[in-house]
Amino acid sequence: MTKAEHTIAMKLIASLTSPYARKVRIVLADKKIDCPLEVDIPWDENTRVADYNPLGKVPVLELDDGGTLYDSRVIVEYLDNISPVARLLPQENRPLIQVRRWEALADGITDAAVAIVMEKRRPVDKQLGSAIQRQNEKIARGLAALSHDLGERQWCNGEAYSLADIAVGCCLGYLDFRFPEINWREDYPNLAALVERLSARPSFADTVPPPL
Ligand SMILES: N[C@@H](CCC(=O)N[C@@H](CS)C(=O)NCC(=O)O)C(=O)O
Repeated sequence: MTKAEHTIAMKLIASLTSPYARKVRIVLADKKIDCPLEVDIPWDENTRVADYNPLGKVPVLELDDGGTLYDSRVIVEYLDNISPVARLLPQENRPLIQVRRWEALADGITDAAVAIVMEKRRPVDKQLGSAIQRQNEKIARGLAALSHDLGERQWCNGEAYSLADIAVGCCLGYLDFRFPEINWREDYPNLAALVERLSARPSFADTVPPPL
């Protein structure tokens, strides 16, 4: 195990299956920031997530002064700025905003997938087929856009690994986890190659969601 280079008294509140929390866990690992994880599942009866985040969602980062940060996009920006190790967000406006755009697309696909999971938790006779279809269309268009924008490049945003790759990797990992029947690898070999590269990184390998 690599020794953490930065020890900061913080705590991450997250579930092990949340794709948004996985982004934060990967950023912590890539940047070698030591941060204890408190596992809390916001759907559980005795969850305490709402004590940290009025929205009742994970991830939440509790800071050393007791303050809290949410959501994942805010947390990763904070973490990238507290340590210069392995910068994940470009400093210049144009490339920065491109990385943020990648993240918005990847998180948006994830949001659509989460919405389907929620709808399918309702009794079968109460599920709205049209709502599920609408979300499925977002996923299909989103995957096509990710693949188009990646093209033949190795990493999403130019030459270097960045938060864009983390967000895309977490999104595709969540599709594998919840919707293994979506065969995105066959349709988009360039996304498959990206995920293969990402999976070789310990930060990704160590944060794969546990089997259902
Ligand atoms: N945009 C938020 C999304 C967070 C989110 O939706 N988390 C889910 C877990 S995957 C959650 O906590 N849901 C509980 C709820 O909606 O009540 C982020 O990026 O952190």
